[in-house]
Amino acid sequence: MKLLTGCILSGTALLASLGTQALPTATGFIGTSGQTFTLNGAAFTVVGANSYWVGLTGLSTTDMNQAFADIAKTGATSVRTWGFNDVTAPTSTAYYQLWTNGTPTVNTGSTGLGNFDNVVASAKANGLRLIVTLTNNWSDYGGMDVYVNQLIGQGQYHDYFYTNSATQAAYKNYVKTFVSRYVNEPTILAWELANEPRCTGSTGTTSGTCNTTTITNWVSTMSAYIKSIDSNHLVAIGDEGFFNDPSSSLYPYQGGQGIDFNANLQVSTLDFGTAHLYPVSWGQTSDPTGFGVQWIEDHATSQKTYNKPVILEEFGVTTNMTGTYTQWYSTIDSSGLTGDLIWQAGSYLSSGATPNDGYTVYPNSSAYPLEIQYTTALKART
Ligand SMILES: *[C@@H]1O[C@H](CO)[C@@H](O)[C@H](O)[C@H]1NC(C)=O
Ligand SMILES: *[C@@H]1O[C@H](CO)[C@@H](O)[C@H](O)[C@H]1NC(C)=O
Ligand SMILES: *[C@@H]1O[C@H](CO)[C@@H](O)[C@H](O)[C@H]1NC(C)=O
Ligand SMILES: CC(=O)N[C@H]1CO[C@H](CO)[C@@H](O)[C@@H]1O
Repeated sequence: MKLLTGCILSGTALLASLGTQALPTATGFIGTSGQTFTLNGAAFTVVGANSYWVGLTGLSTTDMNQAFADIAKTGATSVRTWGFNDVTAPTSTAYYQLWTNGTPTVNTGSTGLGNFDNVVASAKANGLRLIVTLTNNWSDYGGMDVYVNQLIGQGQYHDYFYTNSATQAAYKNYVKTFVSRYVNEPTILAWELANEPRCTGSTGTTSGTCNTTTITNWVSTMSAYIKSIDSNHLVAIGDEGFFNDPSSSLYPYQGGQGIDFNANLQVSTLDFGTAHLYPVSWGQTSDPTGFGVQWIEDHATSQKTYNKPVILEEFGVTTNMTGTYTQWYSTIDSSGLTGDLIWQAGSYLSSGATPNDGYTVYPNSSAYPLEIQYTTALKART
């Protein structure tokens, strides 16, 4: 993944860089009512894109603003991003927690939470709300395995993250520092516990005792913990939305990764459900488009059953994008699924092109006009 470099401006410099232009202010916190999100008593449509990199790759505030402006031009209301980067040595770009011989220190300086302040200010200036994810299942930007390696032992099982008392305490400490800083900030739409939590991580190892109960217990504990320190913001998991039906012939429906979407949706301290959609990575290669249509409809059914919002907060194919996305977007619209965020936004910045993992939609990509079309459709629905 390409790392971008650039200077980091303070919040004051960000305001100065915006000149005399009036800043839209985010007022009111996003809430939920039944299956819809709300803002100041009206329905709020969660629609937009992922930009995990905006606070990680050392972007200047000018470039952050450009990245958010490119997303806002699609009619988006919301952006999902990473609120973590766990490192074992300081980096020249942003990092949020530094681990030294088993001791974590949250980076509250200009390359840490000070940098994230700029992300928040820049999203706000572009009229966007942020869904912020607080750790990763995968080793990208550190994630759960850094906690496991540092606190339990190098190479210990990934799923111990969910049950070990030391990793749970360290995660809570990080979350407390991060979340407390933004308790009164309406630009934050929601906190997410982790990107794609599973029993196995990048190393593929598991203790063999992890199942859906393990992760449901962890999400119950940690979502309640966030609610105890921040009652203003919504909380969700950030998981892939796997179902737990061991009799299914399809892997994303079998619960093998430790996720039970319907059980998690019933946890009272979780405000909405999340699902991802990558048929090809999940081995659903014979008809990826059709698999996705069914996946969206099945999550809309759970949404109605448990009467909570559900969003398809990541989705992607790397070929046949416009054909596939036309069908998926129109199914989101027709099924009544609450919202969606495409993976992933792209921009051409002063520092170069933002990361492209094959799914990136830049402003001149053929799928970008589709985003505009269906953002408009989804907002018109409410
Ligand atoms: C999950 O595993 C635990 C033991 O680790 C076991 O007690 C429990 O019954 C299992 N739950 C499910 C749903 O399989
Ligand atoms: C491409 O997308 C269309 C939907 O518009 C779908 O019918 C077709 O099966 C897709 N083709 C491939 C190769 O996935
Ligand atoms: C989009 O714009 C970038 C930067 O100007 C350029 O390098 C790229 O070739 C363009 N792609 C398309 C499909 O037009
Ligand atoms: C296995 C997997 O899905 N890995 C993804 C995890 O998230 C990063 C971004 O942080 C992607 O680049 C990886 O592809």
